[in-house]
Amino acid sequence: MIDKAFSEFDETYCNKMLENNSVYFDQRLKKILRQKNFGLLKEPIEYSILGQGKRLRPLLCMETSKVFNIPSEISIFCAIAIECIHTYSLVHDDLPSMDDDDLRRGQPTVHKKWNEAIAILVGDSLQSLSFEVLSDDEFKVRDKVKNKLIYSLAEKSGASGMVLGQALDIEAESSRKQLEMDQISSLQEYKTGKLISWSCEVGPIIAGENTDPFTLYASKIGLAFQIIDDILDVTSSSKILGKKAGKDKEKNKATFVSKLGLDNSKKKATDLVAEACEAISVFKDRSKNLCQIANFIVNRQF
Ligand code: GRG
Repeated sequence: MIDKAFSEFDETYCNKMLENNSVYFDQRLKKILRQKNFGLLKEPIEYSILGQGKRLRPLLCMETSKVFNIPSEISIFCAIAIECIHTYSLVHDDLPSMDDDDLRRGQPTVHKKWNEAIAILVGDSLQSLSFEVLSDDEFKVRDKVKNKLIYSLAEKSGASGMVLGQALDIEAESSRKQLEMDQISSLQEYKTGKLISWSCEVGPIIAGENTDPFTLYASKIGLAFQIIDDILDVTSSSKILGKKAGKDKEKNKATFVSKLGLDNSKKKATDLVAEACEAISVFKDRSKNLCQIANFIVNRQF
């Protein structure tokens, strides 16, 4: 059983952790961006990735690494790589041919501010930048580890991972038949789950340790993250979310909320947090931050 002091949400503690990691993350990301010669793409690339993101995936890379005493100076390369992939996915997802959104991270989407061609190229650039950062000589881990990180990120973000999830989502939208619960979960596992799972496996991969507890933890928080995303789409506003609210209903999309209702969805997400904390409880004191992050995911307001 896990210690109650660990599993109960400590908002002040969690906010401090998020803030500290975000400040360090943004500082290192800006340093990398400054060194690049992106020409006319510099402004839209910086606009997309330096926007007001929660930096959840970078946080997971750095905190799962701390479990094994790997400092943020090392895991930051993974943190930046995953945020590049995540931001590319958001920029492309917002395109008219995909989810067609005007607002992201509280500002006009890249294709609205510039145009569609620029948004496609920003996504392409961020995808390449991700692998540039991971293969950088300054990222000082053993070659075998680096190779594993590069291979697994390519796999989890590509056509057997996130991109497949996006394709399934688009297919589901164009079909007249609504998805069933197991199909919604499976779609989520690919679309949002694969990047979250990579972020959580960074620590044990760098340390050369067993990834299983972290894969399980990731599957629980990934599902909880999606359930809360569905809840916020119904209960929150575009202003708070920084993206358009009420889209699922508008599109008559089958979601956890439309299938389970609001209360049961919230309960399911809360149960998943407890299961996530349990999955990594063998790490005792060292699992505290990850347990707090799981709590943050279900208590978040945006
Ligand atoms: C276009 C190849 C391609 C893939 C897109 C992940 C994805 C696949 C699209 C995002 C669509 C979406 C809104 C999914 C819901 C869950 C999600 C990923 C929300 C955004 O992540 P946050 O809340 O965003 O972590 P911030 O801005 O805080 O980083």
